[in-house]
Amino acid sequence: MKKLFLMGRSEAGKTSLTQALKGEELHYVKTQYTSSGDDAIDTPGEYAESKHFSVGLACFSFEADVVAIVQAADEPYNLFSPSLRSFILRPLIGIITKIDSPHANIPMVRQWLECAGCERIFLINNVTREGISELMEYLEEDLPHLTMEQARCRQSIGLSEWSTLPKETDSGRQ
Ligand SMILES: Nc1nc2c(ncn2[C@@H]2O[C@H](COP(=O)(O)OP(=O)(O)O)[C@@H](O)[C@H]2O)c(=O)[nH]1
Ligand SMILES: [Mg+2]
Repeated sequence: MKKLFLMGRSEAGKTSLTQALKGEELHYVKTQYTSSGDDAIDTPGEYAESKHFSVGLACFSFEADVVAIVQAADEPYNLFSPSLRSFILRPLIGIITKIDSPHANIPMVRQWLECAGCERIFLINNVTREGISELMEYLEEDLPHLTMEQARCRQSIGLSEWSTLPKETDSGRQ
């Protein structure tokens, strides 16, 4: 199971997502600290909203296997800069929540997440649990464990540790 790190503004639906992933009924809890006990690391929205705290997000991300930007489908503006995946040394995915909102603009939010460099984007309704099984399926698949040599080999050809090797380098160089 991949450990999931959630970042996004307040009210994006991060805590609800952790509840939906655990199969719990949604219940409002104000997130006042970063909690890392479960398979998901939930963070307060204020971390994404404030320049002073945002560095904390980068630090916590190192405890996770995959980093997710969570954005509600009806968010009016975007907090995350283009290509931000370049300073996150983990796979970056996007999670669009509140796809049921009457004000949802999924193509716009998808574009923000693609610009940030998300390699996959999941569409979720935390209330009905629509999309949760697709996300679970992705999380259940563990990332391969690499030796230092295998990691160095990927770095030497400009690949991230989690990307698949091109065919010709598959044998021999691993
Ligand atoms: N309609 C709808 N409401 C949601 C969804 N996800 C979360 N919410 C509601 O949005 C509010 C903020 O959610 P919360 O999980 O606390 O956001 P957080 O600040 O990112 O942790 C709560 O009232 C949730 O019930 C969703 O997918 N659809
Ligand atoms: Mg929260």
